[in-house]
Amino acid sequence: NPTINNRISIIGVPLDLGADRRGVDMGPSAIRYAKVGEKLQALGYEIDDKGDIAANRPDSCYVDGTSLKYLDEIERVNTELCHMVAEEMAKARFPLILGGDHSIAIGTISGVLQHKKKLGVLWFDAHGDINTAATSPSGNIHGMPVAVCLGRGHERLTGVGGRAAKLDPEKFVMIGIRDLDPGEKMLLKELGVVVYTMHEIDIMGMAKVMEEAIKIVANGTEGVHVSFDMDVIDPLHAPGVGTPVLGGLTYRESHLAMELISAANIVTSAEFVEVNTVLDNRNQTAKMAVDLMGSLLGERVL
Ligand code: B3U
Ligand code: MN
Ligand code: MN
Repeated sequence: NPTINNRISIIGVPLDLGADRRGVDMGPSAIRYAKVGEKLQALGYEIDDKGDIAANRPDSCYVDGTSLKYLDEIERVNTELCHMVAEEMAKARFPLILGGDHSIAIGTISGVLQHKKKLGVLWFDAHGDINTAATSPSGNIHGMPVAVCLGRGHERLTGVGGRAAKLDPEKFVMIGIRDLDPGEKMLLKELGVVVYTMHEIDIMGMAKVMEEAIKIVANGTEGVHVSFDMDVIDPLHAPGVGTPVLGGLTYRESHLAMELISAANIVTSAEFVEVNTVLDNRNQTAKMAVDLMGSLLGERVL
């Protein structure tokens, strides 16, 4: 596989301050318990698990207002993550980030952008995550990372990794979306982000959706980042997420998407986020995340 070298660095980010509910802080542990290292080693990768970035708990943090909850700590953790991701990529290693709530995409993507200025992103999510403080109904920063990575939002978040390093909205594709706030719909249209909602997946089928999506993010870029929010999958198969939304990807659709990305040889970094162990059923969602990582990184039946 030319774009994925055979060396992967795992970074856990046990941050839950971007979400409303506790539980995603245990995501990295749950994913490791579901044998992520063993799975990837069996696929032939050399694994360096960098451990977790220390993140404070809500009880020990100051809540600054309601429009951007836990801004201080989220900025700090993401800045550290950005540096770690950039450092692993400098060693020509593939960063695989375990969340944590989706606000960690701010750090991951800004770290990747230090090495790949022209980056495509495939964003799998039930939600748009493209709120700003002005449009967010909750003040939860995990609903804002897409806006931040496209240069919109609070300067302390857009400043992570440097204000110049931002994504091109034309190289950003969303898949599986089924819950958008009014302000998110406006910003998505304004920026021209391509969105494959569940409606398009139903009509076109996942194979066609991925064929188009891969073309968009791969053409004219130096690499592609996969940001995978486990709530894109139907709650039937992934109950352990903070904000489940009915009508998500089936088990088979989600694996097919990962297999098609793998076959296209385009992915250069990935993150799997929002595994909520408190709400999970015997670690089912963490296990699902590990299986999807396998499909993304080359696992095949035959
Ligand atoms: N759009 C809502 C809800 C939400 C976003 N991301 C998740 N939930 N996981 C918000 O709060 O921004
Ligand atoms: Mn998300
Ligand atoms: Mn989501």
